[in-house]
Amino acid sequence: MAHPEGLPAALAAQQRTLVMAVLNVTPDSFSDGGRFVDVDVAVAHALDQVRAGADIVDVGGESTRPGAARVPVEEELRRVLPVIGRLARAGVAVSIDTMRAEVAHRAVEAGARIVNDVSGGLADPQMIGYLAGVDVPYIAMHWRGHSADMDARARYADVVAEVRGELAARLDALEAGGVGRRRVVVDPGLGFAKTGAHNWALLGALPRLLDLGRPVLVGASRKRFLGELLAEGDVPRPVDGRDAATDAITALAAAQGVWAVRVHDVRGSRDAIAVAGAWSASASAAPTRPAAPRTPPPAGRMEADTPGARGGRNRKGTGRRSHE
Ligand code: PMM
Repeated sequence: MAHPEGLPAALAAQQRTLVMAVLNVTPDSFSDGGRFVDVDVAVAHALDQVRAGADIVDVGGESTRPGAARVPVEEELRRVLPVIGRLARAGVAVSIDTMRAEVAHRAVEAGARIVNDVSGGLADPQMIGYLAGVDVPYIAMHWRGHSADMDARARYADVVAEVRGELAARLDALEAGGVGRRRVVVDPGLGFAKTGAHNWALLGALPRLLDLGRPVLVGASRKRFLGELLAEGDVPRPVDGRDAATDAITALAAAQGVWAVRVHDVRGSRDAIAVAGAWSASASAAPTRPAAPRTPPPAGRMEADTPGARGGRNRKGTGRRSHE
């Protein structure tokens, strides 16, 4: 597993896909909004997530659900800093989910070890300059604009090529600004200026994102496209019924070698990663089948006894299998 530079040593030693637990200290995020506005409740939930196997806790103070309005920077700081301070003192690896350089800066001062920016440095012109002066890993997500109107930007001729190209452009801009690409993780930004079909196209093309040469993070957890996939009639599956589908995505993404998944239900994703790891290990350890001997069968033995001929010819002698 290739990790970004600057990752805490305990995480960099892991040879599996990492689990980043979502902790939104917002009143209005789509899945956990309003549940963790109280600092004690938020910290207790994060510690539960760590006990369940979270490697990183991603603390966010601004909702990015489609249509959401921005919150003032003072409010974002008020929400996230006390939680980050308490978690960092408890030894938890925290990432700060923010588009603002000032919030990233104050969060890192409070003990955050990773900056997760859903705008990939596009929302705040100060972000790259700030990052150039510190050595924390940076998650650059694909983004085309703020939540208020991002659905209108979901227009692509070739979503995979365009997202890949726009992420590559962010890597170049970061490097030009003094943020070496070895520190950067890329993320396709599922649901951000993307329809369900766009999200599936990106998941189906993960190898093309991985070949940007950077670790990839996938954030599919409980998102709307899973609700649509599992809809009954016109009614999307409610948010609290999307974890099994999230776990399936984790397993498939882990099997392809993604660096981390960002999820609400940590235990399910850790289990999925364990399954993917065991599966890949046994697939790579399995001996390849020796070629069947080309010698003719001994006299008196039916041709249909040889493994490749089971089912044999049908009675009419057409050579077609009976179940075809
Ligand atoms: N999704 C959300 C918020 N932050 N960060 C990254 N890197 N990738 C994502 O896909 C992502 C994110 C929105 O989901 P939430 O409301 O559950 O936090």
